[in-house]
Amino acid sequence: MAFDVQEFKKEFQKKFEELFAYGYESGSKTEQYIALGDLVRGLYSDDWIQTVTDYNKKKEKQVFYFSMEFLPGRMLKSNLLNMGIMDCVKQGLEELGLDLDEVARAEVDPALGNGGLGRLASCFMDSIASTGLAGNGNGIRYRYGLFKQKFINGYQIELPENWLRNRNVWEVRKENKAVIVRFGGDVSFTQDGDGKLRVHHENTRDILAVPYDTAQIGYNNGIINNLRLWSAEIPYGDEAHFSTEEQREEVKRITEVLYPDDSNYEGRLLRVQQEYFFSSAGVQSIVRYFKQLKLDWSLFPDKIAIHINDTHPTLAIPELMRILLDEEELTWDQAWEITKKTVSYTNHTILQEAMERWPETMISDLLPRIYQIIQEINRRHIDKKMPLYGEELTQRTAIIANGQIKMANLAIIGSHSVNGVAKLHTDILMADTLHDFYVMYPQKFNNKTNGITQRRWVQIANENLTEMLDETIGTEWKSDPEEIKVLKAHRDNKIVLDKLEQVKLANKKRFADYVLKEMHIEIDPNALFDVQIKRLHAYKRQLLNVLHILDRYLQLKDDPKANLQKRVFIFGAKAAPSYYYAKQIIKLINAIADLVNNDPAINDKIKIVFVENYGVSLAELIIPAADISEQISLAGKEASGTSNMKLMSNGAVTMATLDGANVEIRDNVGDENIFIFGLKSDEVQEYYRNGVYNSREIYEKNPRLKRILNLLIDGSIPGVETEGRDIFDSLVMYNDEYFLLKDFDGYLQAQYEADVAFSDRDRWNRMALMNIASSGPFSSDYTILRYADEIWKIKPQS
Ligand code: GL9
Repeated sequence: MAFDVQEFKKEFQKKFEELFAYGYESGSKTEQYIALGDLVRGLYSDDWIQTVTDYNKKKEKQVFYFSMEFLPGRMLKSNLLNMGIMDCVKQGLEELGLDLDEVARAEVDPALGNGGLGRLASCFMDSIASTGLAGNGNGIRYRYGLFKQKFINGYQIELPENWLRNRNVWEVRKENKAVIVRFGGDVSFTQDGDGKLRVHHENTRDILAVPYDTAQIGYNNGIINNLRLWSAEIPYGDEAHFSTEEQREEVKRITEVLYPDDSNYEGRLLRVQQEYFFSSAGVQSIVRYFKQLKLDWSLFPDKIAIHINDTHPTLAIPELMRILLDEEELTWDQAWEITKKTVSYTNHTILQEAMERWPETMISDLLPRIYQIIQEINRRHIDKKMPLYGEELTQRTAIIANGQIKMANLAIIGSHSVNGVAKLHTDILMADTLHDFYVMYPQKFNNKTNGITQRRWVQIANENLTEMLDETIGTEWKSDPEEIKVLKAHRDNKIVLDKLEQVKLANKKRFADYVLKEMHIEIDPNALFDVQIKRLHAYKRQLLNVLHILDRYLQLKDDPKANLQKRVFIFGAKAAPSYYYAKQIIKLINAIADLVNNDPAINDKIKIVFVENYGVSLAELIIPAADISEQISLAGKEASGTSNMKLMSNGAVTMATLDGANVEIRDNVGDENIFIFGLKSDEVQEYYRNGVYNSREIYEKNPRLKRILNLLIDGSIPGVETEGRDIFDSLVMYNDEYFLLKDFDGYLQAQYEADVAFSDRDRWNRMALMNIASSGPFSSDYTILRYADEIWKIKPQS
């Protein structure tokens, strides 16, 4: 995009005055940001229209990525980067006396997701546009995003996140593209003269779904795709049906707030309303688009791919069936062929507590027609498979059983592709979690290891590293991330290694400044920054990290001169508001932070920083400053992880169990550039199967561990009488579900080795360099190209 600094300055001033009726110098940062955002949106609108026109003209196949969650992060800088006008805008603002970073910070980070799954969806949207694929996002425009986290007396408090309080400059409301989504009502059938069955769905509660579109700008390629988020409103002219305040509130509630649960399932009516709402709206708008192409219905799967991100949008399957059957009057067999060929599904977890199952009565009351279609899909499935696979196996794959509807089963049966998100995860799905389905449909199963976009996670988050890479290896890596491997040639180049150290140090200083300003804790940028940032969950084992910290604490209490590397332990994590145990762990970490940070005997050799309100923006600040990346989930539990890839790309060395994508990270970086410890996934399986694990015995036999665990219950840590006791009991009395005690020794050993490695600056810098140089394959651009080639069957635009 051609643009010159002088022109930009003029346009910016003009835009500001137009919007606010005074000069930009007297405006607030928020106003300056809004003016800039508005201006930028104007700059890409032609390309946006052009992209849509091209797709329609060429009738190219398109993918629609259905996701309950998107976590895009602040959009200003990523838009500037992808449009190729970052430098120009930066300089222009500077000449006007403004700082781009300060202006950019005025944008509210839209938290329309919980964690990895939502952030993955946003990396994918960036990669779909940047690799030149025709693709669209489909989701919910939540009025309130994920709660804002505060700590009061060390406890997590949740506050509403009103992310739309200032204008959202990126979205465009498209009232003329609204559709009606119907709930409840009665279904009846009549027979036509020709014997054809006709469906009548009456007395429904009709909700208007209004789309808000946001441009997804490709990297330097002129392609601009669309992210469509739906908002629930009262249909125009139908106000009479919503005359009471209660009825009006009920409509608004559908898109009011994101469920704050991560990898956990709640069988709540509102949640299924949300799921049907955006699935139905999305499918309806796709069908409307397809009909305008004026093609035979059998060509639907040649023009449309619908991808469902986990089971949350699974109702898109019966919804597409409903439209094809009831509205377009196709036969069951025709509709079923089309649906299966169109839909593909990604599984993101094997945790049983995350598997969606809805009470049959809930679905039959809320969505009577959809319920009938699910019943019929199930009936036909059982009839067809029973003779082939026998009663037992077939019944285990039923969609409806014991009064419940199993969404994963519906997603697998109603789609042509099922993928896991890392090699190990896919293997576990095939061998175990979804084994019955793998027996039935081996050809549906495939792996697509997750990825991340280095545009946001390196170019935007880590300008220092970007500059250093450009100087050292040129700029090829920016358009082809694998090319970063040429950095390996510099592994023994002292000058390059020192530069890398300086980059890391500068990023650590930047984070230290934030910590001092926001938390009034002083941390030393020369210390080892040990980072664990992710949702708080027992299986992710933040507690194992805590046990290691306590071990160091005791070592220093015993001997203040103990030969230990100075470390700063950095945590960022939100707990689901109803997840009591996770909240207890937050309180425990904060209490230990208070104790250790203020104990003069420790002499600043340990600092603990638990940042409030961890999210995309804080990740961009923390990740470039990390030395160690903690990826210590119990093997077999973390489907992939994606912060592991972000941290690696920024030169952190991974401390890991062989779980999720850590396995592939190790394969790429080599054993000498990663710290691996702990049980393997099959060993964990074996323990679960034969049940011989006894944590109490480990506690009794390991004096070092015993002493640490006793700290939780002997009053050594002030303020955690209840939490300390409950956590102690979970580990010692209730047999330590996630095998922390079993992995403890291995973890300490690996941490000891990390200390040794860090004290040798050249060695550590080389490890950091090798991690950066090996991170290219984890670009979501490649992941997306594999989805496009192997699942969606779409090709990059030329
Ligand atoms: C998750 C997995 O737990 C992660 O390991 C994985 O990297 C991501 C993306 O594939 O998906 N599955 C899951 O339910 N969540 C994940 O992060 N949780 C949410 O974010 C809701």
